[in-house]
This record gives sequence, structure tokens and C-alpha cells, in this order.
Amino acid sequence: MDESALQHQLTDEERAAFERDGFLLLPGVLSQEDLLDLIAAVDRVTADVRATQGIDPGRKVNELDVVGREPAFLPLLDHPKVLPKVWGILGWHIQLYHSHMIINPPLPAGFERPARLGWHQDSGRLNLELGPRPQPRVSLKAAWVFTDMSEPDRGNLTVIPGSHTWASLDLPEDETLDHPDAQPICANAGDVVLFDRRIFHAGNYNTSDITRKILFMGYSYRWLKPRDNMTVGHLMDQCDPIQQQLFGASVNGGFGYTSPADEDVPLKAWLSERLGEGALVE
Ligand SMILES: O=C(O)CCC(=O)C(=O)O
Repeated sequence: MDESALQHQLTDEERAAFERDGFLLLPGVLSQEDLLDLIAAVDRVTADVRATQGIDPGRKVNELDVVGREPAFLPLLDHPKVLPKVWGILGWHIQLYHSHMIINPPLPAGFERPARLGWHQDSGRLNLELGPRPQPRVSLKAAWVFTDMSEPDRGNLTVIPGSHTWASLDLPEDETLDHPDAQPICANAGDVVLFDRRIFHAGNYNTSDITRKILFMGYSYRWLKPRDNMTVGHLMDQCDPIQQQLFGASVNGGFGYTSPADEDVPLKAWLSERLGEGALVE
């Protein structure tokens, strides 16, 4: 782990904003150089997906299990400006449980925009089976913004601020109207948006002339099953122990996912050595 991560820990203001709004914009995380490498990697994966799955160039791509597909994606796993926010919110008992990238080309001229977006909370049946609402957080996603989404018509990730604590999403009776609080997140290329899995969110329509490129990294507690195949075995040898933890390793096998010993969770010792035991969540 890059020691500079300690300079980017979650501040009290960021924590309060995340708890209140259910999301947090981290501006300027990526350098221009990293951004170019990442866009080239995204473009290679997109071309491969289009070719192998027969998806026309004008159509959306949503590809799961991407983190292991390009070397440029690996540094996103424990990025020193982002992982400290994740451990600040979820604690040390974390893993990556999901990664996917979405590419939205501009919609064709004459596209009739539906009145409502596809509002949802993340993680499928978790929302149905986890019991009464508001439910526990369990996971969050980091959305890596690779193209300019500083205007609201670029397929922006759109959220209903504060809805992570709601029991349900009540839409207007008039079906031609969407939720009045819908907020497209306007972000620049190189920004990262963290969002709570419970927040009602959706991808917006890309009516601009810019193809949107975005990659999502989902972090959860280690006892949650991954939401995609997590094809990362080929990377384990080049990963340090904390990266291995984040990729789902457990020295003590299945038991170590619910009752971890220290060797199952090297992030815990790393944090405790630098911040003191008192800084750790129980
Ligand atoms: O396309 C988007 O910005 C929304 C993505 C989304 O809904 C998700 O990651 O669950």
C-alpha cells in the first residue's frame, strides 16, 4: 500500500456529506497521464466486447468483471486517494466484490427519452432479503469517471440525494414526471464518485455528442459473495497482501471470511500500525 494513502483519509466533512447525501464526489483523483492510459485500456476492452458479443458501435456496453482484464485497472483497486475513503466508511474488513465498466455512445438523433430513469439500489436480492428498511449499507461503489461529464446531458450517473435512508422510492403519480430530486452528478474526467449501494441511482441518457466512459469498483464486507466472477487469479502473484485481501483472498479459507484472523486481513494490521488500534472499527 502506498504510504501517501494516509494523507487522503476521510475527513469529518466528507463523512458527514456521505452519511447525509449517500454519495461523495472526489475531484481530480487521476493525473492526465493515468487518464490516457485508462481510456486506452477501456477502449481495448470495449472493442473486444463489441467484437465477441456482437454489440454495434452505437450501442451501450456494460461489461462485468473487468478489473483483471487490463494492467491499467489494477492500481484502481487500492488507489491512495480512494481506498482511504472506502476504509473510512466501511472499515478494514473489506474486499472488492464487483467491477464493471459502462460505455454509452451518444443516443441516435430522434431518440425519445423515457420520462423516468431506471432507478434502483445495488445488489439485487440483497434489497429484498436483508430485512426492514432502512437496511445496512454493506457495500459502496467507486465510479471512475474517464470522460467529461461536467454537463448533465452526458449519460451522467444520477442519484436521489439522501435516498439511501429511505424505506422506498415514491415517484410522482403523474407518470410523465420523474422524481423531483433527481440529480445528475456533474463530474470531470479524472474524478471519482463514491456512492452507497442503497442510494436510488440510475444512468442517465446520453444526448450529448460525447461517448461516456465510466468504470465502477464495488467494495463490500468480506463475507458478501462477489457479484461477478472476479477473474483475478492471474494477478495474485504480483499483488501485495493488502491487494490480495481486496481481491478476496482468505488464508484461513471460508471461516476467515466471517471470523478473520489477522493473516486474513492485512489491511487491519497496516492501519493499526500507522493509526493505532483505537482508530480501528471493532
Ligand atoms: O450508468 C450509470 O451511471 C449507473 C450505473 C449503475 O446503475 C450501477 O452501477 O449500478
